[in-house]
Amino acid sequence: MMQLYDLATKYPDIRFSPFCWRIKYSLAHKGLAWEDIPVCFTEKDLLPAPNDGKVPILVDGDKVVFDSWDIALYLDRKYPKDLLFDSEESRTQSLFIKHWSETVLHVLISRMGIMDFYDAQKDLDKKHFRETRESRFGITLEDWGGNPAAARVEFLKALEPLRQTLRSQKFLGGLEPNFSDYIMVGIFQWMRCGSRLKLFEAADNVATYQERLLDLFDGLGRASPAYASLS
Ligand SMILES: N[C@@H](CCC(=O)N[C@@H](CS)C(=O)NCC(=O)O)C(=O)O
Repeated sequence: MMQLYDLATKYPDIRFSPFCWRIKYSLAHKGLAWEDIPVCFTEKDLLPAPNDGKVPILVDGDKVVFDSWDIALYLDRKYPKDLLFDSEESRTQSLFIKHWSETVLHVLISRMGIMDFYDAQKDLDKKHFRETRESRFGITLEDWGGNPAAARVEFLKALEPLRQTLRSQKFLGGLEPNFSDYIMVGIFQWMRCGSRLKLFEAADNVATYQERLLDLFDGLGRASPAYASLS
């Protein structure tokens, strides 16, 4: 069975890496089974080679593939049934969604949830998390994440192109989901599984879309506990 290296937290069942969620949905999309191997930030020596020190990493027999985009391309090459990109256009459009989400949405998610993401780390990982993030942001975690409500307003505004698209179609892939939708579910699961902040009002069609994504593959995403459900 394939193995997927995923990001662990101090909670046995909490997994919120957006990049890993993309791949879990992609594997389920193709009906492929996998074993999840959760690894903490400070356990990089446990990662199979080659790697870039990050997860996800997929091990498929003697093949090791890292980086979520490259894993998606690999899965379509190796398992061409139920393609994640059913055309060149779908691949190039997903590349836009990847860069849009990583450059616009990830910053806002991080400003909304950083203190919860930090609290979810084991003590050893907290040090790594704080040092790497503070050197990246140039300010303390507390300052970066100091106004989650304002970041949420910006985030909901940034989703307007998605909201308008969903008025006329169920998924970014059209009638059926494709890798673009799995990029989006990664974003939603990052917040749902990693933070207590409620993202959407029920009337928002993005909330309905999130529910639709959570229902896919026998409730794959929903089976993972929400951070807010922790006592
Ligand atoms: N480009 C990579 C990014 C993966 C990534 O940043 N993963 C995070 C977890 S969400 C990670 O492993 N970070 C390790 C670290 O910050 O030390 C991909 O798309 O797979």
